Amino acid sequence: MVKAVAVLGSSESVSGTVFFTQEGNGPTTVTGSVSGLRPGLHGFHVHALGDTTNGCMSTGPHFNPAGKEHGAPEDENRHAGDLGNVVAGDDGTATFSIIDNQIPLTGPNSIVGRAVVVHTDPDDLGKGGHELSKTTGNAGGRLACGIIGLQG
Ligand SMILES: [Cu+2]
Ligand SMILES: [Zn+2]
Repeated sequence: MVKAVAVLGSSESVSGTVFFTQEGNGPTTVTGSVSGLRPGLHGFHVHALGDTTNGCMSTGPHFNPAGKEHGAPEDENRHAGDLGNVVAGDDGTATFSIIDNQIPLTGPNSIVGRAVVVHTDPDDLGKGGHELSKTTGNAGGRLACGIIGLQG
């Protein structure tokens, strides 16, 4: 079992912790919670770089080792980092459990050392018809992010 964790922070009052586990070559399970959000949907992605020298802006684009278009987690044509949306309740907290096959914790496409980002707006999953739909899902600003690091 390989485990990783990302502690999310931002200049806003958004915070949270995201845990990743993977057994062998099986899917990766992503669990956690993020608080301080506006109620509703927020785009949730693995971005390519674990660089927060300029806050969440320097984490690069969505992790996309296969050179595909932005999409929904269940789509064939999607970025590996496309985890869809998390949903915040009326208390502003989103709690989630996601199982995904494209974000391994080992090997050439490992997400360790990259970043997880929570966005201001809903991810349209590539289907919104906006000029940004096929690259970012038009999910708006980067509210909070954290670097994915190995956990013991
Ligand atoms: Cu993103
Ligand atoms: Zn994407």
